Amino acid sequence: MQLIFAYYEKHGPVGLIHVDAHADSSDEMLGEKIAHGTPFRRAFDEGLIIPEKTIQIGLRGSQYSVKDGGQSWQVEQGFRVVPAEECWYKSMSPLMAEVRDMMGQVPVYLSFDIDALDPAFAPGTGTPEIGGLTSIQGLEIIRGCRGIKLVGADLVEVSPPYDTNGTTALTGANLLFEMLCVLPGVKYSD
Ligand SMILES: [Mn+2]
Repeated sequence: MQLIFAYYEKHGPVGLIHVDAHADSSDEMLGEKIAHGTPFRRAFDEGLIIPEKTIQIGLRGSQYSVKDGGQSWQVEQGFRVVPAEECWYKSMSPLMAEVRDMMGQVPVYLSFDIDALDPAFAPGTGTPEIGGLTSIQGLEIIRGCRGIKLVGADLVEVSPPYDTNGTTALTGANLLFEMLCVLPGVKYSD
């Protein structure tokens, strides 16, 4: 959230591509307003993100409160929510074409929680949820950001103590490298 605030100070409200098993949009988490399950609620409250240019991809799994059930709060605010089930067995490329249209040329922040991926691909994380994205779908999402005015990106929740064979670090490092490659102005050849 602090990171998004820094981008807000430079660019104003940003579009948000949030890839995660969890919505991280709860008002409170175990009674706390500032927690790893609340950053996007706080970002919304502070006006840092443009709700109708916010998309959450890969959501599934457990919730901390009955009030967190479903994703109705986000939808009411204008977020687009794409649960994991809607990603199963599919290429993410068509979705990302829609996301590019949705974002237009507003500044956009990409936040990628490694637990969006299935624990088969990225087990080294604190709140793994089965039924997640493949690493290939993760690449499609990031590569599909080419053409979007990305101003910043992160990759969160890699947890070395749980990453017993290094798979998650490898995947996380590669996803971050791919993010650098789609920043505006980066030259590449096909
Ligand atoms: Mn998560």
